[in-house]
Amino acid sequence: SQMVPVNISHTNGTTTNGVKARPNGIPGAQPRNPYAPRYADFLSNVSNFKIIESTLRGSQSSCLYAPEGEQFANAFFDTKTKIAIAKALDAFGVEYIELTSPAASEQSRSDCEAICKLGLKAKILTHIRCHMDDARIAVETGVDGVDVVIGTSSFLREFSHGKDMAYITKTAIEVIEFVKSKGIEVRFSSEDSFRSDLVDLLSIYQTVDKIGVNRVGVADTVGCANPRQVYDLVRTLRSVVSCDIEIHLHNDTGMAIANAYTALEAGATHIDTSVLGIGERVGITSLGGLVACLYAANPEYVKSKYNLSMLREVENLIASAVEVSIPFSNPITGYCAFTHKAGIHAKAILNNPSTYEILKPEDFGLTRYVSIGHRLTGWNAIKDATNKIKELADVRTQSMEDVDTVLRVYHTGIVNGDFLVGESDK
Ligand code: AKG
Repeated sequence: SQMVPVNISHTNGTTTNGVKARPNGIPGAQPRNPYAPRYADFLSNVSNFKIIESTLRGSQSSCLYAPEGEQFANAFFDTKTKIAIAKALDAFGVEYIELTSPAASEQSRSDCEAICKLGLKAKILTHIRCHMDDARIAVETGVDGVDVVIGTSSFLREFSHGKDMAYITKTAIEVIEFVKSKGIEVRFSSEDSFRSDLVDLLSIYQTVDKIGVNRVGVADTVGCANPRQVYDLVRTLRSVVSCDIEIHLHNDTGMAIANAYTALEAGATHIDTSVLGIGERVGITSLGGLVACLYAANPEYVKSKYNLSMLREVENLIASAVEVSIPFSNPITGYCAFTHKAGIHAKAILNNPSTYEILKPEDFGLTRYVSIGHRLTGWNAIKDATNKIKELADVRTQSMEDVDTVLRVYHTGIVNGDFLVGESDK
């Protein structure tokens, strides 16, 4: 079927005829989004957060902690690709870029140093095990901070590293104090937080907060948490530590974006993402999905922080590096993200795009389409030409050229040669 680019803008309650919209039938009332953040919600950081981009964080061969972007099944980034990705993420505007542990391999260490030397605006972090051997190597690379992690659930304590909470606490203190002594940021995170004992968790977080850690991290390592559990844990943690709170969420049950949003509502300050969500198994919160969700809550804030028209380029870069295609359902950049098909939608979109769009394609450097070469097409998409297109489309799907011909015949007066629908409605 045919897709016609439509070049009209959201008018925030004003129709294309200049008539003021009257939501709820109340003359003069402004449109209100009942789901927008409530000002009374003093904990919420939905409009005050930072992104820690983990696409370039990979595995450490000899350990069992869960890695991210570079550990996506298809991922292998050589130095040139890592640098291109780091530059693209920086140009997009993420606040932090997290890299593979320099203790993982000699190449990881030299890549980490090379990225630190690029002089990017984003802060560079590396992600290490809670171990002095790793910490000593990490602080020599030139990073702005070190993210330290160790498993705290009984599963990981028993079947992974085999250490108890007393050992974990003692080592955490030693590593954190060492990294702090080098004058760079340090974060402490508990792997598999949602299956860890709450008393153990709060106790270790309080301890590291007291010795001056910059952030504590919560990780849904197996993707088991739901939004209410995320809200409860982060909300509780917010009341026991004064440092920042980071969250890392796997997407095994499709909750990663919703859980990230909920974590911010509960007071988290930093969200881990990866481009297209790539990571272990089905990955983590995707950068584009998170941006879409937070843009819906506060477009001006998100636009002021990030170069949104670069999102597609960043996603294409990663998609080609890991040899996947962008899913049709991907927020913002999916093939159909701004395509309207149903006739009734087309009419409303032509009057005011906000009727059926919460994201403005033009804010992401993208174009809106109205699909017309199919049997659901309506009068308002192509007015007089509709009947003819329906008739022809009942026989077979209409090609771009077929539709061009119909439109030329019926609309010589109002349709440009490139079929820009909507220009005449402005
Ligand atoms: C995970 O637990 O899935 C990780 O990748 C570690 C998260 C963290 O460091 O907070």
